Amino acid sequence: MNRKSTIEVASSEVESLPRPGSAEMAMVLRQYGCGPIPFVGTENAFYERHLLFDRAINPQVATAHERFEAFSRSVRDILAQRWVSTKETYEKTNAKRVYYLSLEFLIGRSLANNVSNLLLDPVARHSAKTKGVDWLELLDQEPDAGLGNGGLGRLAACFLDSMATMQLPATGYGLRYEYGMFKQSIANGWQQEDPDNWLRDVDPWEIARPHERVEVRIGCSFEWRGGNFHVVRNQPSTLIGIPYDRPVVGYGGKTINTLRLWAASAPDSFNFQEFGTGDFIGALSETLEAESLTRVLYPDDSTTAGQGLRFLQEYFLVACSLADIVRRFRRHNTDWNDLPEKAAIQLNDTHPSMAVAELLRILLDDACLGWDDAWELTKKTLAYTNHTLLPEALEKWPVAWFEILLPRHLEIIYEINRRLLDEVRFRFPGDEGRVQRVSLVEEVSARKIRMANLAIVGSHSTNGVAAVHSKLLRMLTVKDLAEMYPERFSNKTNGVTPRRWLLQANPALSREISQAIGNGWITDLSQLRELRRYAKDGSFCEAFLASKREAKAQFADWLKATTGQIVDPDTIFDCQVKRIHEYKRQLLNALRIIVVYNRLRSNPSRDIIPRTFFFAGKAAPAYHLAKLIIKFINNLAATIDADPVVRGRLKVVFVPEYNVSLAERLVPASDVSNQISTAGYEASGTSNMKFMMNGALTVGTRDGATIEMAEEAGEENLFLFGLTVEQVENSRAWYSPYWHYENEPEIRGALNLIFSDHFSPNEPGVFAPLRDTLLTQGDHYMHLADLTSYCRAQERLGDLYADPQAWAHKAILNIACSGKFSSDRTIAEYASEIWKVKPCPVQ
Ligand code: 26Q
Repeated sequence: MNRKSTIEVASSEVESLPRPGSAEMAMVLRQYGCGPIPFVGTENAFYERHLLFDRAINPQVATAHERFEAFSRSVRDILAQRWVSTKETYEKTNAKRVYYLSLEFLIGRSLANNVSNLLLDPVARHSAKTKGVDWLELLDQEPDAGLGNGGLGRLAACFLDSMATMQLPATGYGLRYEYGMFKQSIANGWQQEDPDNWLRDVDPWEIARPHERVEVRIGCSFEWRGGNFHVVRNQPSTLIGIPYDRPVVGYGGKTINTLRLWAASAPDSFNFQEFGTGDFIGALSETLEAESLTRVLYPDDSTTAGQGLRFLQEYFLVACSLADIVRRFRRHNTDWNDLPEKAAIQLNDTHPSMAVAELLRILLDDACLGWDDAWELTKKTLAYTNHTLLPEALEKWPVAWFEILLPRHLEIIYEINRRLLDEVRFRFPGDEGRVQRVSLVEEVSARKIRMANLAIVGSHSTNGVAAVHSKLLRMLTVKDLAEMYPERFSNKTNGVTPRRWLLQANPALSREISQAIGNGWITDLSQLRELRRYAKDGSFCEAFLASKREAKAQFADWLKATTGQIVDPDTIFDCQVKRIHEYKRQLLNALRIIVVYNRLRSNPSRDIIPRTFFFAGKAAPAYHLAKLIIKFINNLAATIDADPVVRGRLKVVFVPEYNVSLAERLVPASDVSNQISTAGYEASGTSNMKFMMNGALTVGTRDGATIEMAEEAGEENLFLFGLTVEQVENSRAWYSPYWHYENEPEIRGALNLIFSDHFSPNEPGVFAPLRDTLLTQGDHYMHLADLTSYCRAQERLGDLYADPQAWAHKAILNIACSGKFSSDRTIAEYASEIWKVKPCPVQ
């Protein structure tokens, strides 16, 4: 089959782009509004002048990190003019804007991403080369901006990329945590947490704008008495929010949007020690001083003590962002009634849902509107995305905290609730059960505000993040509210940005794709469909397999260099990378490895294709069972390594410190993607999509967006197994793990091996809690129910791998059918159906 000529290949891959200093290069720079930069010629603009002029460092002796910083500053120079023009265009046109409020933005690194989206890849590489700088080493200097826990935070970052690429007038609002997600290391198999001091060095991407500070008022003060800080009620005090802006470069560099992160600053009298207790947070809070509200990201863990600081963080983000949004609105508009025509505010989960009460407060107290008008404007402006079905994970904040910190907001919430419950009683007379369930106030001994109910009632739109999740949300989790306001509910299946997750992460595969179908897929991923024609093409299959082999070898080299672990790229790379959680069932994966291990021990000459099992992910610091699962995987790895019967055929690797950069390395190198949550528990999943577009085959349950991946590619092209959502629900009442233990010998064999301390000879009994969770306590996540069908699915997959052509065929079909899972598609749906915003091209 004909490949397209190299002329049509992604411009970032073209070899002969302008050389720095050339006339063509000057044209590229002009495209971004950069005239010739003073100092010794354009070439130096890229790099050295920042060392000399910003840092007073002799370029000859600069450290690798200083070079990274200077290089990034040069890239920022190139985008600065365009960034300003973007802002001016939005101001001039007074277009309706989107504001994405999120406590998390899991950005990862920015240099490679910005260079690539500016189409400057070859230029930057060339420039580095002429300076004798190793480009990859330079990129490696950048710390990951890990301002998020996992899926929800990364989704926010992918959405920013899509909104800028689609030229939507959008701003992200978040917090500038000084410490992001903790750093994970492994000691004797156990997870250790260390603070992530990502801002230790100057961050070249952020620009502080102290003159755009805002004031945030809270209802109490703090006082030093008897060696402790005490809350002084009814004595309001003020916090200061300082914005730090980061550029969000759209692909092609036409639009440069802004991510605005707030840092807290406060009067000296303010102290937060009262709020921080518990291990990880506690250790950091010892050093907390007045300006510490935005010091640390909270791990996703509902059991963590000392969440008072989190409560205040959420309000701080909301108050700063709404003050900023309203100030901007007032600069260009006189009529408050126009607010919903000028601003769409999306709440990323309930974390910023105090926006309902805060916006209402502004409209009532500052704009002096009446309740009915203020309420309508609030609802029309706000929209809410739900990311979880687990009732225990839905946020509820103690009324007592509102009373102390936000008394006016509590008053407003009570009034919303009074009117809401009137409506319930009017529409459903005599249904007191419904009144209780819908109420914004949970009437338990310590009364709490239900933030999801507040978000649904106070907005015009509530969406889930995959079809099955949105359906369960409506039919189970918030059924009563969905019955009251059915028109507010919709689904917006998640997506991921193909720029970061395919173009940049997997250059070898991207090159092959562009050679086959051109480079239109970069901004229109549905074009990947054209690859279906190539799925049976011998030379394309070869090229796919070669690109996969290259990514695997690169990963193996990186792993060896950074951890000393040796893996063989000629084995199947079989991955499960995500937060460690019981519902995600890393234990199910471990159990099937033990089943295979037992088969090989009882029949050493058994013929299998060698596999390397990769695990990576963090456990919330207070989630003891999740930490034990990490310990178990590490002990399993060590046991297998020490066993001459299986060594060389099975290998388990727990890769520490899973973050965006590690995902960018591992996803392209994977053959197999494990998406094995108990059906009904994973809202969507997004790594499933990244693996699919990088040509890994999915072994998965019918859960979250994996269901839609199978719809797109055809079930025959995935390896689905296990109970469905309905089967999980219907069997809950009578399910017993003992049945499987007693009737399925391989399951019994695997469990008995754990119980016999085979994996913990020197730590007898350490894994006893695994017995409790898998047997004694009833196996809530139904590992044993799905284990046999999981093993069978993996066997079928192994058979397919033995035939490289057939394997490549399926993998290419998966890539071809992954177009739906671009975050561009997701954002197009939000923009037209919820936000009603249109592109606003920069003039
Ligand atoms: C809440 C209160 C206090 C401290 C922390 C938190 C907290 C923080 C983060 C609660 C939850 C989170 C993160 C949730 C999350 O990442 N959910 C995932 O969202 C993805 C994007 O929609 C989905 O693909 C995943 O299925 C879902 O698990």
